[in-house]
Amino acid sequence: MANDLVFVYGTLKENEPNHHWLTDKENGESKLIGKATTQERYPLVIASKYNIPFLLAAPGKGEHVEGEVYEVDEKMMSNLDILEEHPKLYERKKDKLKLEATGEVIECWIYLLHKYKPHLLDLPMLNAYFSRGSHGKTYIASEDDLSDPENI
Ligand code: PCA
Repeated sequence: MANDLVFVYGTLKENEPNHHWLTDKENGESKLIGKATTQERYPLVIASKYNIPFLLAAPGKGEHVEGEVYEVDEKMMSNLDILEEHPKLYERKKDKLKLEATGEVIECWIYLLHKYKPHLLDLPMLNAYFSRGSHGKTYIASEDDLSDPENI
């Protein structure tokens, strides 16, 4: 079966706290295609008591967001869905991404937060996520079920 392309912008990126999910062979296969930027603007904010990065499903607000595109097999895709609690927390949708190296626009899966409280739109909107950025909101790994976005 055909592999999928997924765009990651948060803790799954290289050098970020959940990147090991993508490289752990137990989770399936993944291959870095390259850096990319969203064609659409989105609010990328850091929220919840765990300082989680969220791309809010509010296209047109915020910045063109930078991240990485990976080719993943079916097994990896379903493991990423578990990590992201798709579809209860993040919802995985197809979106257009522009590859940095070639300028080519491709369709990839991307995890967006659809059911968010409006106050999240008042948070600073980033164009790229780094857990250890100058914002000081370092990611806190948690086993908690965040499946009710009302709590964020
Ligand atoms: N992980 C996914 C969505 C947000 C997050 O922390 C990602 O890196 O794209």
